[in-house]
Amino acid sequence: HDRHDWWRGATLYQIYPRSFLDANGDGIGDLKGITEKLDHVASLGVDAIWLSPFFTSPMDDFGYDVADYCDVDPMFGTLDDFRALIERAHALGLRVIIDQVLSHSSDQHEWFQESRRDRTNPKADWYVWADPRPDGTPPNNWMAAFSGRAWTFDARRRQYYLHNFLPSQPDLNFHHPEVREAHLDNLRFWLELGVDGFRFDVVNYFFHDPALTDNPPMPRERVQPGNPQSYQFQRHNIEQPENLAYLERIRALLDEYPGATSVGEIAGNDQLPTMAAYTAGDSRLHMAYTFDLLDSTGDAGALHEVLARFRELGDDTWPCWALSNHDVVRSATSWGEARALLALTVLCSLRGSLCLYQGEELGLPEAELAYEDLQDPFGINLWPEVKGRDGCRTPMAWDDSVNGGFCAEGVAPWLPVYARHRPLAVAHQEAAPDSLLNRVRRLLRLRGDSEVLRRGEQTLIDPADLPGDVFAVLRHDGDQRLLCLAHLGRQGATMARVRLDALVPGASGWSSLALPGMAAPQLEGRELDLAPGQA
Ligand code: TEU
Ligand code: CA
Repeated sequence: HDRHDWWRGATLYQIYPRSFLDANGDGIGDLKGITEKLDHVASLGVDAIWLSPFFTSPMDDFGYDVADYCDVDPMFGTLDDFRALIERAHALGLRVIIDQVLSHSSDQHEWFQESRRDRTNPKADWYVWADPRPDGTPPNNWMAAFSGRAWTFDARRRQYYLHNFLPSQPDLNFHHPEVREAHLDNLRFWLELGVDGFRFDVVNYFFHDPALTDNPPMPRERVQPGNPQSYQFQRHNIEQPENLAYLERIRALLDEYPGATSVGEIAGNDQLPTMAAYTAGDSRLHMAYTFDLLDSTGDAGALHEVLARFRELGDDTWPCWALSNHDVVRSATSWGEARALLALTVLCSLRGSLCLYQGEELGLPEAELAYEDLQDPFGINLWPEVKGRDGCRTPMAWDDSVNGGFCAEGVAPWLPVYARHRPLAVAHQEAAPDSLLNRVRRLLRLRGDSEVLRRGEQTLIDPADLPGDVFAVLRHDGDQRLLCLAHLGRQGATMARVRLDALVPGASGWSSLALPGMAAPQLEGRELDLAPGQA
């Protein structure tokens, strides 16, 4: 198909650089390590890699606090290492998407260092500064995601600055035209270097309400205990209308580089409408993802509800669905370890592009960590109420050696290698033809080679027409129709009999497709029997 459109229906494989492979023996993954293991990624049959941040950073939020947008942190290597990575990826047929954390920088960025110096320097308004209230308290009630208020007092300027995340992640002021231009220059730098696109961190957080209006409280039933931002509806700190025009500027830049793409991360209170608005009409982002499926647990009704809500928002949109990433509990745990393949099978049935997270192809469960091992400030600040994100960030499991092949023996990895991951390591699964890894490879190729799965239309099947626990979508492309069904019943669930005529009126000539690693469902005339766990 049209190469510029390669991203539509594509599968992106997310690499968390700190935890992929340590090539230089300091216990932290790096760019050379990634390049070394790109063959593994290519063997999965994915289309692209998405690299979490590897830019200069004090690593307070492990790279999501950027101190230089146009350089590689020495911990990860050099710009030349990155050039070599791109070259190897392209030689293997993999596109390279890199993370861009535009909404905020590190407080160590020279922009912020200058901005905080006084109230009149050239970058004085590049960040969001505001006077205290007469009693000295912060200008409004906005809360930060990783605990506490979204405002920190700076003694030199005698003003507060805004940060939606850590105090060391000050929010850039996108109302300032120079900020918008500076970021476009940063993007151009990487496009010129040969990247194939960007993953935009919290892409709906760029602009804030300059009137600094208080956020309204969240309806009590929607509060997530322990998550400070969920106590209020984030109406004014994020999600401002000005964002759309800026995304159009970004798109215009990307369109200068044929084939360049973008995927936005949508966080906040009500993510599906934003995902629809940001990807509609091919003029803003190419793709976007929300936490709706990332937070899913493999319940048929809940899955249908998310897709149905998104469907209502128009067919002119392009989602990117994911079950796992570096912020959430791994899908093998949230869906259940016995259902790791089933989870990916359901994912592969959906209209949209997909993100897979390193280790998901192995069925790695979430790691259980002791408090002493925690590194993520979110998990540390809010412990024990919030689990934090270290459990999904432990090193990738390559082999059965002490450090799972992630780093040399005798080196301490930055997060422990989880003991239960070692038996699931690549080397083991590689050797077993029917391992999850090999079944996932076949599954991803099935998806990749199927035009109807990659780009076909999608009709959701109403749960009322299905036996309980069965999830189904109909994919179609011209006269080709593929009905995708999965029995998501858990322990104690029974065989489900599906009457196909009722679901796709007028269809005939049914045949059932054997999915990699699963027995083909029993088809008798126009009735199909699905066992729990079967798809
Ligand atoms: O995530 C945004 C975000 O909303 C999550 O961090 C969320 O708040 C958290 O998982 C708790 O539920 C992006 C990045 O993916 C994340 O790693 C960064 O920490 C964050 O932005 C700040 O840049
Ligand atoms: Ca290293």
